[in-house]
Amino acid sequence: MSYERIITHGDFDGIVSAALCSYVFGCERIVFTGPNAIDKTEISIDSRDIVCDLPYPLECGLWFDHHPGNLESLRLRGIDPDSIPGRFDGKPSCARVVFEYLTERGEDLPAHFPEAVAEADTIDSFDYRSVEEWRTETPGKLVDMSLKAYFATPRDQTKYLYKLTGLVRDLPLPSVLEDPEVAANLERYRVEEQRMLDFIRKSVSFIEKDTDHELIILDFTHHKRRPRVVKNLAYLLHPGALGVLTLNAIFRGGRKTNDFAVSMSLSMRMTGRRHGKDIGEIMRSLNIGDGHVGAAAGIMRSGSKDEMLRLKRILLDDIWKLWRSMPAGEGG
Ligand SMILES: [Mn+2]
Repeated sequence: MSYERIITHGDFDGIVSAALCSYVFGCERIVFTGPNAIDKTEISIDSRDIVCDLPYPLECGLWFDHHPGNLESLRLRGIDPDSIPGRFDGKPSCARVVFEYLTERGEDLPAHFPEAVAEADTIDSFDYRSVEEWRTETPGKLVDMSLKAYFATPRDQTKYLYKLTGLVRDLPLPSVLEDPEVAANLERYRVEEQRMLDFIRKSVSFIEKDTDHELIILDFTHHKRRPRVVKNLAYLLHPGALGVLTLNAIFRGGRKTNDFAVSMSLSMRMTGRRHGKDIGEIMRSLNIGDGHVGAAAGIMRSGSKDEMLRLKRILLDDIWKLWRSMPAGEGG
């Protein structure tokens, strides 16, 4: 069976998955996209295509994925996952699913792949137990940072993702980092990260009653555009915090509205620790959104700027009460 294209997610996991498929199936054409484009069927995909780390399209030649939500929607569509060529498995990364599929088929893979797959596992499942663990640089994390740099046009970004997939296919990650373009993008990202950190420093606040600074508040609602920030960087400023709450104005048709979005997540300090904090439950009890234990989001609607300011105060107060009612640790 020969395949014409690989359709993959434009993140580190998608790149390693595509690198594996490209090595074994000899595909040179690679399309990078996101889950929304597949759900909206913006790309036509057929039986000559391999799809990695994305929802199942209408049809394809091989499908590899690890997102439980995508398996669920397959069942809702009445499709038996076992009838699809390829593999679904709830592994930490799609790269792991592809790697196991290929090795079980007896494919002889170069020695640099296991390391790249192990890095994809950690990066894609955000498997860090502390801020230090998250910040400890590894070759995979540095490659991942290089692809998070800002690109002037989507075309520039696609070109870089394509080049990176070839490098990850042919070389061990430390050698990938020696490529001048990879090194330059990594440097660019580092500068942007420093800028984000300065921006976050100016935006951090805490709820008045939060004297221990447990919950970092990043209120971006007064900005004219949605800022590009990695909110986890806030933990570098407040490593003892247990969570981050972000408020963003909602834009429609490029215009700022009085509605705003709230998103919350737990610190990696809480990973693998027994506690009673449930962010999804907070959103559900306030009836504004949904999510998981570790991360959730909601939307608040308001008719005027005054109402928005009032709703914001009430919301933060309500969230604080619910947050405090959930234990931070065993006996805590
Ligand atoms: Mn993935």
